[in-house]
Amino acid sequence: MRFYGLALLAGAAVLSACGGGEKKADTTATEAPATPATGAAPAPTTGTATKVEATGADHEVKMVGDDKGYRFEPADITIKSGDKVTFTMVTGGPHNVAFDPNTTPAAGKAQLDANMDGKLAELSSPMLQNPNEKYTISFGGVAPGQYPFHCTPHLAMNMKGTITVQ
Ligand SMILES: [Cu+2]
Repeated sequence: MRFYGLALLAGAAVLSACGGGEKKADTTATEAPATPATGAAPAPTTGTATKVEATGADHEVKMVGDDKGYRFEPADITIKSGDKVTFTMVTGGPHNVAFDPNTTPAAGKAQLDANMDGKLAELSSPMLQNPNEKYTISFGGVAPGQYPFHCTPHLAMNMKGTITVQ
């Protein structure tokens, strides 16, 4: 449970497509797309949700790596559904923002995945390499709940946080 790389994240995306999971009552959000994919191959996704732009406040989280360690500042934040969170690369990159599909609330998973631009994998942002690079995630339409996240390259160094959506 504690060790997951990109390969495992991709594997989880495949598994979730098979309908596995502890919830008996599947909602349509987690079903396979009803229409065949067209043209360009989309990034891996958990469902058929489309991006919902944020309409609320912007919350800044810094991504820091220095002699005190690797961390998000602040690591734990509370926002409202419809807000957005902007991650800013400060030092010690590359950093990213990844939500573990296994710990992401089922009710908000497909929407959150749809709201993330340029994903490397399901629920996983691109790498931010340079100081002041930013990555914004809209929580538009994302269901309330606790969304733990981590930095993939620095997961073992405990670079983690939690976004609580109210
Ligand atoms: Cu990092």
